[in-house]
Amino acid sequence: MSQSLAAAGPVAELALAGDLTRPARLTVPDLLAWPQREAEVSFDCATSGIQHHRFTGPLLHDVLTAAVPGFDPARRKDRLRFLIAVSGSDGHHALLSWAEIDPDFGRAPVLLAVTIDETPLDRAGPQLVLPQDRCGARHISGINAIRVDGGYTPWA
Ligand SMILES: Nc1nc2c(c(=O)[nH]1)N[C@H]1C(S)=C(S)[C@@H](COP(=O)(O)O)O[C@H]1N2
Ligand SMILES: [Mo]
Repeated sequence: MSQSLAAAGPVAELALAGDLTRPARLTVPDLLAWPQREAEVSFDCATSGIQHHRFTGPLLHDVLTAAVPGFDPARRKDRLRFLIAVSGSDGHHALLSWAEIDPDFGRAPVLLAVTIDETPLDRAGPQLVLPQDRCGARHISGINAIRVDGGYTPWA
C-alpha cells in the first residue's frame, strides 16, 4: 500500500445483503469488474442549488444481478415485490423498487459510481447516480450497504 493510501485510512467496503444467493462485500476497485457507464448529471438541492457532476461506474442492476436475487428470473411478475434499500455510512438512505431499474420495466440507468468529476471514490465509497432525478437527494454518497428485500407484502 502506498504512503498516501495508508495515511488516508482503509478503503471503504459496500455490503450487498438480503434476499441474495451470493451476498458480497465489495470495494470500489471491485466495482470496476463490470462494464463502466458514464453519466453527466445536473440536480437541484434544496439547500445548495443546482449541482453538475460527471460520474462513471457500473449499472446498479448489473451488480445486483451478479449477487443473484431470490426471484425466478424467468417470471417477470416475480420481480415486482422486490425492494432495494441503499444506505450511506451517515445513515442517509432511500428505497428503490427492483422494477425501477429492471430493463423490462422502468429501465432507469442507475449507476453505482466509482468516480465523481474524474476523482476515484475508493476511500469515500460508491455513490448512487439517478440521471432521471431532478432532485439530488437520492444521489447517496459513501454507500456502505445495499439490502435487497423480496418479502414486502402490502397487508402484513
Ligand atoms: N450519504 C449522503 N448522501 C447524500 C446526502 C446525505 O445527506 N448523505 N444528501 C443528498 C442531497 S440532499 C443532495 S442534494 C446531494 C448533494 O450533492 P452535492 O454534495 O454534490 O451538492 O447529495 C445527496 N447524497
Ligand atoms: Mo439536497
